Amino acid sequence: MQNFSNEFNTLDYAIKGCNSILLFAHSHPDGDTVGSVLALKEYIKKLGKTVDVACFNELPEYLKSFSFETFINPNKLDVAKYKLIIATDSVERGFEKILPAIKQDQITAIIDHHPDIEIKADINIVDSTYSSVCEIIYNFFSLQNIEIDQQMATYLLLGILNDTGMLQHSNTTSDVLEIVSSLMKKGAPMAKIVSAMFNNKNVSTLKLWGRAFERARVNHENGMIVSVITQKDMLEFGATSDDIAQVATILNTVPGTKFALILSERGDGVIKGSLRSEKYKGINVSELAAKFGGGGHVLASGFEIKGKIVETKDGWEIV
Ligand SMILES: [Mn+2]
Repeated sequence: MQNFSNEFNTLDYAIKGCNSILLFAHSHPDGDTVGSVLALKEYIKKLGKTVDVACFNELPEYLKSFSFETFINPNKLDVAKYKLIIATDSVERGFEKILPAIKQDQITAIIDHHPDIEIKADINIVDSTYSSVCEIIYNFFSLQNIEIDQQMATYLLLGILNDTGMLQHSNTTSDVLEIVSSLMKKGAPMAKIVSAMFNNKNVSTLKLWGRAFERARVNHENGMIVSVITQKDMLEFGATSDDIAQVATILNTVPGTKFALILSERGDGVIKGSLRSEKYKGINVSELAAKFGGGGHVLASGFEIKGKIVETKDGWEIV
């Protein structure tokens, strides 16, 4: 685990030296990218700088009780007016599209915890051993002696709880728990975040889950539990990739299974495979994903294949 003290110094120096700063959240933003850009925004605002947040999608509905932030669509953005551009979390989901518009005299920074990030910025803070970008930003604030107020603490806790599956995934280290404790001491509302993120399932999500659970099959030879979600289900229930990830997480709790695979049709003849496992199960799902040309984390990976999912007499088939 890198401690990034040099990079943090450089980043803080850049923030303090630039008057207009752009923060960039990844497409289909989750709690970690939103939490990290909004925590940084609070800090930068206090320094009296102009700071905007860009994202190809809007702030998700379930996060609107934490922020009124309006993301600027990068297509409508004058990138040239920012001296410093900071992208956080999954920087290869959106940020790569605006990189060509960035000039030599503008400073770029990326903060990410995904493996195999190929984008390079002027300041690179990337380490896949961190639970979340919010954990990295917490360390940035701490090492730079930046005071974390209640608002910033709330945003950081949002990201950590999002990416640790409410402190249930194996990335919940003792460091993470200490950070969570310190954020709560600063007034971050744990219960409110938990209920906004995990307990507000709407009926359509539950129906989607029901359908996916009904179709689940266990392969006792390799310990795989698999289910399928068709394009028709996706449209019928307005499913998001989040809903699907959660299906995989729940299927993983079935005793005797080693990993879960959810195959979901995403239109244009593309089927997405989402693989999840748990540390104690001793499986590296990124190796499996790589066999299908995908990748990701040891315990959470994905791939895409061409095809259609069709129902047959004894189950489901990809054709
Ligand atoms: Mn993340």
